[in-house]
Amino acid sequence: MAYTRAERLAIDTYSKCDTREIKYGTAGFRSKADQLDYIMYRMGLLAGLRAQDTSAAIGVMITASHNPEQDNGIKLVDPMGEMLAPAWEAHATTLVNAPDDGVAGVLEKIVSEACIDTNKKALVFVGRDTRPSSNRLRDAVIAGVTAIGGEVKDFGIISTPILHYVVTCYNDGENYGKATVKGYYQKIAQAFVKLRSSSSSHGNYDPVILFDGANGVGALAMTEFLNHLQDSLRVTIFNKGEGVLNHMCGADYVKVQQKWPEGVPKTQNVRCVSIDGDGDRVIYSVLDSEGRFHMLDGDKIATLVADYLQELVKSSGLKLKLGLVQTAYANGASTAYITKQLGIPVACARTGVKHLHRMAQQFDIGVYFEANGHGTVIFSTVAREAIQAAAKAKEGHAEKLSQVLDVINETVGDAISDMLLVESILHARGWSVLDWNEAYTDFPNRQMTVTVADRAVITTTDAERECVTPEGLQDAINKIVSAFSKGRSFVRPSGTEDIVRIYAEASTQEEADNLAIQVACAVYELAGGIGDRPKAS
Ligand code: G16
Repeated sequence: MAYTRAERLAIDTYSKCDTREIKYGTAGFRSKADQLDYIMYRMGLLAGLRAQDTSAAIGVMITASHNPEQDNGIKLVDPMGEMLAPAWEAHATTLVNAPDDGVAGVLEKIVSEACIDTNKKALVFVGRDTRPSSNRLRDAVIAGVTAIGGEVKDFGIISTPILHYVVTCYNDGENYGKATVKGYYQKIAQAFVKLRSSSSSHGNYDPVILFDGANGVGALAMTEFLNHLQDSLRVTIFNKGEGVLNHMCGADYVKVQQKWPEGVPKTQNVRCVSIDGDGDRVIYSVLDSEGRFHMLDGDKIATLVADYLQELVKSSGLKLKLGLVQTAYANGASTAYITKQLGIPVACARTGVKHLHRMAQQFDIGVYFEANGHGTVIFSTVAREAIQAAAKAKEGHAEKLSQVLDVINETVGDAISDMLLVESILHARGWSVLDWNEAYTDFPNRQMTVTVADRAVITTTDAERECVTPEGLQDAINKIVSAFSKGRSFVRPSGTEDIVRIYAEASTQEEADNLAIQVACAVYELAGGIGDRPKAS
């Protein structure tokens, strides 16, 4: 197929407005929304080719998730809900960096390299978040898909996990569930209600939740879920869209700032569930009777879930290998607790759920969570079949395990499905959120960011725990860390924002703050910092 028409449109309507080299990042391409039209158009072209390549529907999600409202971005979803395959990330990068009059050439090269039959149908499922720019960018994606003769099914405003879910269900012949938005809500909500009614323990459990919707699409999803959850939970939704997306609220704000979200009443002893801008991350927090803030992040969720699943697996007499995947951001106390107290193996992956998901596939039951609240649980076919057989034979708690499996959205991290999983476990254990928090105490930690002229100068190894370049930076970090008791720190370039992230852990909060600032200053000096020198906030 000649791609003359596709190239014509690239030149006339969606011309390239950026000369910088751009890379497919942690979760696709992200930038200021007004610089993205040509990228969206080209990703529409690429999604169409990927659909022909896999003979399956491909998902395109228009969102910049936790980023500020003026940003936007695009995530591509492969046939079984996975993130785009690495070889195609490379194609995406080549296509986005080609000059306007080089678009046809790159498309032909991809077709030839991947041996694509271009006569095949190209079906692309498109979803978008609530950002004002998402509507316009959706049109650019559609223009790309249709320019190569593909077909689009536009799901409108939906959360990222719903898009992953419908893509998976459609491609597996609705084995996993019905490939509709309604089917998604029904499957997960029904499983939750059923699980709840079969569990008797209440103890300190209280079904009251303050829900922080981050002023994004997740607030809409939670509103819809409430129509299906009967009276099992008492959820009040805040930050429904009346304020600015992700601004001083939402999962990223609560996690990084370690603060209660704005817009949510400061009611003591009632848990707050914060999600991010596209509904794939979740963080719990609570103010105790003294008004002290406690945060329960992805590490706390992972340990709660892994511990409970392990218990159900053992009591069902199943021989399944359960493991947990974290990143370097995991609090050291969580890793020690998982390995020493729970006796569960832990693997460390690079940042990005795509890396964690792949690593979790080495286990029969792979629990993976980033500390920022992004994660899920995946079950191998062997595990799924064994659980279902044991449930039929009514072995131990296998029936419960099989119900838990249906509450989980295995296709990707899903804030609300994760919340329902946590709620199921707390209910079964008869725990309050403060009971859950007592499992272990986080080491004091601090995250900071530094802006540098070119964040690509920082490269890392060992699951991002060590810097390779610029020369001397890792030595400087080692020297700074050595002066702190129980100090740990690493730096890495963000793959979603134009910043470098700094993580620091130490034995007191003051020391963790101090360590973070010193390491941030080293980055500023050795990696070409711009703007103000890092200082205490
Ligand atoms: C995305 C990824 C996450 C990652 C986060 C931050 O989340 O899906 O896996 O942890 O970006 O990545 P980075 O540190 O490279 O900026 P989201 O929720 O923004 O899509």
